[in-house]
Amino acid sequence: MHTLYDSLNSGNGYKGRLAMHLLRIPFRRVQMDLRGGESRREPFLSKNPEGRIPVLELGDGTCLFESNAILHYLAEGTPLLPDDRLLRAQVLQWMFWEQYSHEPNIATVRHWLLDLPPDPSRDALEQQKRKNGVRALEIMDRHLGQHGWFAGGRFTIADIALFAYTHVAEEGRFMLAPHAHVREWIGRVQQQPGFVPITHGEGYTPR
Ligand SMILES: N[C@@H](CCC(=O)N[C@@H](CS)C(=O)NCC(=O)O)C(=O)O
Repeated sequence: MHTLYDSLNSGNGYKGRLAMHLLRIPFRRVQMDLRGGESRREPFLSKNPEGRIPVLELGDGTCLFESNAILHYLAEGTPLLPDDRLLRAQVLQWMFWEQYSHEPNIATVRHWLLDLPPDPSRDALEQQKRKNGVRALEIMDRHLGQHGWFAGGRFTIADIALFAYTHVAEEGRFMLAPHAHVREWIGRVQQQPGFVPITHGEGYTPR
């Protein structure tokens, strides 16, 4: 069985958690104490030298880090990842974009607001990240104004990767009200069979 080293409030952790629920892949969850630095010391550093969650530990002990690599591994051979070369590359295109243009802005500001004490020395950087985060939401909204999903004409791991921090963007005071297509898409993701919210802290055990 897979083990997901995770933290409940983490969108990056939620990506693999959600995918395994949607795909009905049995897994157990290990809640890490990130504030206590548990991910930054052994034995966890042997699982991910970067010292961050999520890590997916496979049944044979192999460890996989980086949330979007975990999604790609889980989705192989399932409807969440197209076989077609171009469509697959388009899925990856949005997942790389998420890590470069979306997550470092929207997730980072949310983390600062939720988890860290206020710090005026961060103000200028926060303003820059807010600008970049709003731009990312606008890019998503424009795409979703023309397409139901991010790639392949159907729900894929590109949608899971982008959903993770978009649906909680307001916790970082990024307003979703101006982005109607994004809000409708959030509703469509939440309708997927097997969907669990980010607050769902259980692994998946088949009945
Ligand atoms: N690019 C990585 C980012 C992982 C990441 O930033 N993890 C955060 C939680 S969302 C973490 O482990 N923070 C604890 C720390 O850095 O000590 C991914 O997508 O998995």
